[in-house]
Amino acid sequence: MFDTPIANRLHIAIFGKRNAGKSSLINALTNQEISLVSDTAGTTTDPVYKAMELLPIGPVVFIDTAGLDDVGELGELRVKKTKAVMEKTDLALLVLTGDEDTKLEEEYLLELKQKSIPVVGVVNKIDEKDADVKKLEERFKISFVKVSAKDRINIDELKNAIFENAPMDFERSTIVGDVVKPKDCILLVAPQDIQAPKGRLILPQVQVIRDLLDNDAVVTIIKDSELKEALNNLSKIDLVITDSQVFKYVNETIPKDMPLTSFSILMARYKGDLKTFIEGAKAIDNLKEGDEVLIAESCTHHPLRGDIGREKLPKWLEERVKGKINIKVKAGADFEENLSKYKLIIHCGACMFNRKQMMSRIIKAKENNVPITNYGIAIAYMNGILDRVVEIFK
Ligand SMILES: Nc1nc2c(ncn2[C@@H]2O[C@H](COP(=O)(O)OP(=O)(O)O)[C@@H](O)[C@H]2O)c(=O)[nH]1
Ligand SMILES: [Mg+2]
Repeated sequence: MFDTPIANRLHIAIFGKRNAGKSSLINALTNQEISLVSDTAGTTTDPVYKAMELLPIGPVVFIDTAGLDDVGELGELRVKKTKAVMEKTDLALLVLTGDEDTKLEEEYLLELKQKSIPVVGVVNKIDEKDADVKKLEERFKISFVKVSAKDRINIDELKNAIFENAPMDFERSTIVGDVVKPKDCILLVAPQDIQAPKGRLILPQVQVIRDLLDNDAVVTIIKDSELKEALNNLSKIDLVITDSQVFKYVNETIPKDMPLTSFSILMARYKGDLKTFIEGAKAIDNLKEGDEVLIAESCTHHPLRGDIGREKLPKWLEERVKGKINIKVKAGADFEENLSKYKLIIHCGACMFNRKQMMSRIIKAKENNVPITNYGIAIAYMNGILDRVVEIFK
C-alpha cells in the first residue's frame, strides 16, 4: 500500500568487512528477518536490495553488500559489485566491529567521500566488546554510533543518525506525477476565500498545478462555487483535487466513483509520511473534553476570519467531542518544546518546509508518543471520507 517507486526512495548502502554484521544490521533496522545472516563469511554475494518504510525516514531501499575484504576470484568480483553500489548510494553505513585494523574501512571511506556520499559510522557487536567511539571519530572524522544488531541496542539512535545525515533533497521527485497519466484530465477546486493572498494562488496550489503540467495532464481549475457547472461541462474528469476545507461539499457533489483527493493530502505525502498521518487521525476518536491539542503551522501568517487552524479545525473538533478542547496554535519554524502533554498534533501542509524539516517534527512527535496528522487528513477523517481520498495512492 502507498508504494513509493524504488527510484524515489533514499538508497542506504551498508559497507563493512565480512561478518561485521551488515545483514544483521538491516534486520535490526527494519525489525525483520529479511537478510540472510550466517557466520560463514561471504554469505551475501550479489548486492541485495530491500525496499521498505523506515520510520522516521520514510521510504528507503537498503542495499546489503558483500564484504569489503572478500577474497579469491569470486571475492574480487563481489568487491567490484560492492563498489558499483556506491553509484546509487544516497547514504552509506560503514560497519566495523572492535577490530583494531581498519585500513580497509578507511580506504572505503575515502572513496565514499570522493563521491560526496554522506557516511554514518557504525560499531557493531558492542554486546561482545564495548567500543571507543571517540577514538574512531578522531581517526575517521565521521560520527559513529555503537550498536548491537543481535541484541537490538541503540538501533533508534542509529535511525536518527541516518536521518540527520540523509541528504536534504530526498523528497519525492513529484507531488502527483506518480498517480496521473499523461493527458489525464484533472479538476482542481480552489476556493479563493478571504484567506487566499490577494492576486495570487497559495503555494500548494501553484506547486500542484506545475507538477500536473510537467506530467502532461489537462488541468482545469475552478472555485467550489462553479463545481456543478464544471461537472456538467467537462466530458472527462480523471481526478478531482480539492482544497480540504470544502471536502464535504465536493465529496457530496461529485459522482461517488470519481477519484478524489486534496492539496493538503498530496502535501502530506510529499513532505511527510502519509501512513503516520493516517494513523494519527484515528486519535481524533479518543479525544475528550479538556484534552490538549497542538495545531502546528510551518509559516506565520496573519490570521483572518475563518482561519483553518484557529477557527475551523477547533470548531470541528469540539463539535465532535461535544465539549471544549485546549487548543494551542503554534506557527513558525520553531516547534513546540514540550510535546508530551498533547493528545494529538495536527500539522499544516508544510508547503514552506522541506521534507527533512517536516520529518524531524514527525520524529519528535513519535519520540513523545504523540499521534500526529495533518489538516487535510484530519478533515477527511472527520468527514468519514479518508478511505476515499487516499484510494489513489494504493
Ligand atoms: N554478538 C553479536 N553477534 C552479531 C551481531 N551482529 C551480527 N552478529 C553475528 O555475526 C555473524 C555475521 O553476521 P552477518 O549479519 O551475516 O554479517 P555480514 O557478513 O556483515 O552480513 C553472525 O553469526 C551474526 O549472528 C551483534 O550485534 N552481536
Ligand atoms: Mg551479509
